[in-house]
Amino acid sequence: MSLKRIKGNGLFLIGDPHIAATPPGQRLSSYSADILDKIEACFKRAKELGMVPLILGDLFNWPRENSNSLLVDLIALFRTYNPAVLVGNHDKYQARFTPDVSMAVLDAANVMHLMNEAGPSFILETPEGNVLVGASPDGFPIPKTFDRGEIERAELQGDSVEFIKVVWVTHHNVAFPEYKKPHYAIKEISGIDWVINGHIHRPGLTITEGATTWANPGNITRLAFTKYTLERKPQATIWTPSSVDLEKWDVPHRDFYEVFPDQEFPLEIEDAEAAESKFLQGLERLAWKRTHEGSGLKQFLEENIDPDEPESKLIWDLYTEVTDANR
Ligand SMILES: [Mn+2]
Repeated sequence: MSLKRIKGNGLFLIGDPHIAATPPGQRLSSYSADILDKIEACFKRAKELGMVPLILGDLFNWPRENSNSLLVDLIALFRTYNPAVLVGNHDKYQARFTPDVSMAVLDAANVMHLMNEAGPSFILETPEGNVLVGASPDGFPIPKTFDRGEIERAELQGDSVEFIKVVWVTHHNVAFPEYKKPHYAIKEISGIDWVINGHIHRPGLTITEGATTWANPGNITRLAFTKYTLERKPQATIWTPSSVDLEKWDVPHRDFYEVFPDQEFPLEIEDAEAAESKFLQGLERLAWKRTHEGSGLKQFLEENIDPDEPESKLIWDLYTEVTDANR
């Protein structure tokens, strides 16, 4: 094996950009340009700091439905900065990474370091020494243990005979506190110093178990129209070999109400459950829920349509027909 070597002072971590040509959810029409600007701002900052930019999965919101002009813009941007990019669940079509997905186009254009396979991905050559960066893309397990000695013997010679750190990037349902779909427990992984996770959009506390530190920096893109999104700042994060925790960097971003409609927040789930007639309340809100992709309508239907009723199939067929026709 001969791993790619990339020089840098550390990693500049960019969580789940979810770029799309069509705005997802409630986001307004400038979405694509807004996210491109954010990615570029991150790359520029990474360059100023001499860091390697690394996207933690879900570069795309939809794996294939991206315009050629968006791909051309991304290729031009990536060519200058050559980021490392982990494959997330949104980057794959029907759970597979094939030449058919948009990210495969960027890879074929040779403008990024694709992290599409599980295992050691590249050697980060820092002033302090060599760091091994490994990956578990979406769908691949996080290792239970890692034999760094084998890779050291194969890859390192001369003065440097060991990695000063091993960092593993993941895109998984890791059991950070308050995360509702935990699958992977946070525990020591022999041979791995850091696990840095994408996928969970809400930033989490960094947790150390034994010799392994787990971090969940959160995403840079505001997707959900909620009070929480209003309050939080989109942030990228920085890792260096001497990091005890990731350092946060505020990504330049527009005002919340420049990117979302200036309307009331939807009811919190608990409130909604207490309400007497969810269906009528929902109907009143349907105008608000009209979005490019019909996601508000989809949510409304899911909450209110009983799949056992005979008319349900007809309603879903209509929904599919209407939303697909809008693409
Ligand atoms: Mn995501």
